[in-house]
Amino acid sequence: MFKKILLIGALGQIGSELLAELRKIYGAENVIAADKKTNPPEKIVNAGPFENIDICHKDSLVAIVKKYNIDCILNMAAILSATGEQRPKLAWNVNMNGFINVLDVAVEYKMKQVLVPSSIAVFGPETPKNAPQETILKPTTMYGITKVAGELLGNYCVKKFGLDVRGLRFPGIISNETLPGGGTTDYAVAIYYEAVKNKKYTCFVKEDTRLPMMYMPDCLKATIDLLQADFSKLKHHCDFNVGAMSFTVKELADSIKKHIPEFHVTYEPDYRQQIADTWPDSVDDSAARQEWGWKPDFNLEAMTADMLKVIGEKHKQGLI
Ligand code: VAH
Repeated sequence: MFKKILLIGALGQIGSELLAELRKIYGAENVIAADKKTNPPEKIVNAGPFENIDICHKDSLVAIVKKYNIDCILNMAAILSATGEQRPKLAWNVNMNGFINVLDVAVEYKMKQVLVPSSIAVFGPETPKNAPQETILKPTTMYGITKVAGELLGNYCVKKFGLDVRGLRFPGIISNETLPGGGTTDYAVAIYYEAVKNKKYTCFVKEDTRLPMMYMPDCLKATIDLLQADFSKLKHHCDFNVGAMSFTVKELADSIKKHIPEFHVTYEPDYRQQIADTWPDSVDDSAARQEWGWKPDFNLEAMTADMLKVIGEKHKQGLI
């Protein structure tokens, strides 16, 4: 088992909550948080080691690996789909050149494990609407292209160097701790905040847009379950489909209205509609269920109740 974990992208939507979970399991001093942002919140800095890093500069990565004797790297750093379409070269640089640096260092310094998320963004218009585990991967976004290439590179390192690299294709992730940034699925987070604060929301995709989604507690469970899975039992490595729910914006709004009856949504689709239209409605995650026991806990109703409770509390305290 690994002794010192480096979590890159520790201030992001998933990274910030994954950091807390990993530190509960492995001990705060054994999980080094790293991020490009230079202004980590007090609670992150006070809870354990934090380092500023730019994964596009390999030296900064090597310095941290050596300083802490890292033997496991989780790389959550990425430019997501919407920002990636505005700044494709930046997305390539961070998602590809950054990841290549992580893989290089992992081989050179003999990491016990590397984990890097992939995404349903690897799928494209030719992929069946219930995306199989093995299927056509012809994404039309730069983000999706980098995630397909990342999966192939990670699987290559497993075969070529015997490196233990793992990854899972996250759907849209919904959470109430750290706001997401630059994603096409960000509407599914913003809608809850706007419902609590203003009782109305203008959505940037159409009401019948159906996408695979997952609540953060299940995202953390999937990540840690895969991290701790027995490598010898894995037939797949960097490209596990993981599913939990699939709903339209209308179904999401209706679940909120059960708690806030006066809530109202208007629709003004923008460029992100074209991205969402290329993604599947749902995924077949039987490989993850068979190979490492994946099973989600939250459905739409349970997620909505919890989201509105937590965000409602923050609003009462004037935190949002
Ligand atoms: C995005 N939240 O919207 C990310 C995710 C399923 C998409 O990877 O780009």
